[in-house]
Amino acid sequence: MSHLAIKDHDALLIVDVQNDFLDSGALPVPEGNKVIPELNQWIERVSAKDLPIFATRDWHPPNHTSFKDYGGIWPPHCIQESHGAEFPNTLALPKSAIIISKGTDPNKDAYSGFEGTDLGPLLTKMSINRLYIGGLATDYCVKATVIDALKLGFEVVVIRSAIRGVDVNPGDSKKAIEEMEKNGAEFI
Ligand code: VGL
Ligand code: ZN
Repeated sequence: MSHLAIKDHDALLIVDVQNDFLDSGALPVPEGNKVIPELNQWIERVSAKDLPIFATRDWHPPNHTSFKDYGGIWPPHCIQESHGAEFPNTLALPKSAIIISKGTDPNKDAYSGFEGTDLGPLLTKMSINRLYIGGLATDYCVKATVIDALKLGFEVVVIRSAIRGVDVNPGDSKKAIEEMEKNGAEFI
């Protein structure tokens, strides 16, 4: 652990830990499964203080613009209502977890959990001012979500052991981490 303690007005935000981003999924993130036990520990810690837990999910229509057949760069993944879009059974999300669906507009990609969702206003309404963030993928949705959170004025603590990247180009995750730090994210 570290000097940072979980306190009132904190929340845990889990980004896109979904079957398609795990081993044998449609768009597997290398070592993606390793974030699950790490996040389960954080779910326990945050739940013990009765603080809220949010989970974003990629929730694409079958003709989403990010898919190769529709001009994008990705294989089809996280299609609404499919097994690949589900959270893995091994992720111990409590019933009270607040699910945020994103990337639902066929014509718009949305890497950030704040883009086209009510996540920002919801956090404000719930008086959350600091987010512990982990999930997938470091160089896409985690990065975009962290940077949007910072731009909206939330404090962000990224859980280093609970993120993994796609690294389409070698070094992308390292660069993403530097960019998050430059924008004011702390790492634990
Ligand atoms: C993501 C690629 C495509 C992510 C989502 O969750 O990081 N990456 N769609
Ligand atoms: Zn996607």
